[in-house]
Amino acid sequence: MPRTALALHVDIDRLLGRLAALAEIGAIEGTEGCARLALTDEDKAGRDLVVTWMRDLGLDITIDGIGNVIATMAGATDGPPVMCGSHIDTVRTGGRYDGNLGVLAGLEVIETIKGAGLIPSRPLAVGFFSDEEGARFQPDMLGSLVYVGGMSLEEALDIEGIDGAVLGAELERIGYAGAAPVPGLVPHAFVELHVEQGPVLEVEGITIGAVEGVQGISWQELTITGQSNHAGTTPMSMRRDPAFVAAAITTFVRDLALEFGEPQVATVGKIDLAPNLVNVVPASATFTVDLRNTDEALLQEAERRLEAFVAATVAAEGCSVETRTLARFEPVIFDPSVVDLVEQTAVDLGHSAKRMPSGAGHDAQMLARVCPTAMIFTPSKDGLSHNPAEYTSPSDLLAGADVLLQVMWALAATEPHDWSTANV
Ligand code: HGY
Ligand code: MN
Ligand code: MN
Repeated sequence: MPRTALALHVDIDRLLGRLAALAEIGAIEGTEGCARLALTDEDKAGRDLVVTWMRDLGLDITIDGIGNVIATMAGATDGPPVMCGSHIDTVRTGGRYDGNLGVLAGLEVIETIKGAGLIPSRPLAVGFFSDEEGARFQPDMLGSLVYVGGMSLEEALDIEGIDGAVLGAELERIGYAGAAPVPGLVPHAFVELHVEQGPVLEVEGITIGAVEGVQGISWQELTITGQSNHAGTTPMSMRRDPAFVAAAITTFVRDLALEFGEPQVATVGKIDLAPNLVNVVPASATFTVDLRNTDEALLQEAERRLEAFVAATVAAEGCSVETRTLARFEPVIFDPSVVDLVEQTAVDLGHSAKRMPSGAGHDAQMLARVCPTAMIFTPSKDGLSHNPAEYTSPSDLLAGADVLLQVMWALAATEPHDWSTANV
């Protein structure tokens, strides 16, 4: 497969300018970051800006029933496009590169090819998928999950967010309840450029990650119910304290991850006490547990260990528990031939490259269910992400976008091939 057939480079200043302009929307004061929770007014404003850039490029734009936006450049032949993309929704402490890089670099790749007067063998497309973060509406990667038929549109539209909003109503409110059908068009191939969001590339001094897959994700919400009581008069022996149970579980999952060793991780990221007052032993504690591992059997073992600990701790404290699954995705393997192409392209362009798994979830893990898919990582300074101080250097951004350019061009020239169906 020709790997560096194009004597072209993206325009890094144009890419940096768009990243900065998009980061202005929902900007977090005093930082380089931005907050655009899915389907909020900020997300709408970000969408409108990116759609304007897509329209200015003369691309054919489709918006589907879950609000995914796909913009396509015609090729010498019709048929499924080589697609790239990611997301532009963020967490509340978002950086300007998480997701946004994959979308704006894809736009930059298409603009570079159009600017050179070239016609790709196949159509090229760049998209952004709704609600990748899953921070407001769970699960994460929701838009791409619906795009590949992993969840019905009806089920997705009914999802209630952490703020009580209903997904379908928010989609209508921001004007992105599109007419294009889901599941969406199956691409010829899919490539996602994304910042690593971890420390590996920076520590090892590597410029490009050729991502081989994504680790398994287990999100659950636990509601522990005890008895609200007076903080001053209630003897410790009489308490049924859900906050104590939540704290014990928080400590347990951390110890469990340390016992399992890398790559196992565990996070209690969200906790709400009721009535959440200084002088009241809480009535209830509602919190989330995020467990991840590249090995499905180990992830299931971690879930079993947690379930047993929760049952014992809840019983000992005289409380009760309700558990709700927010997201559960098994580990995903990307198409080896596309991973090879990413790695070889990086090397041919003179960059150091490393094959590696992804610790974070990505839309690519959903597209991998339907077409040959892989990802390109660029280093994250200090391994930081989901933090407004998230940073990747212009030279690394240029390297990643140039690899994306060459990989998309090469994939446009490939014939459909038998590919791993491990993820269906
Ligand atoms: O949670 C994740 O890994 C991604 O940021 N949605
Ligand atoms: Mn992301
Ligand atoms: Mn993220």
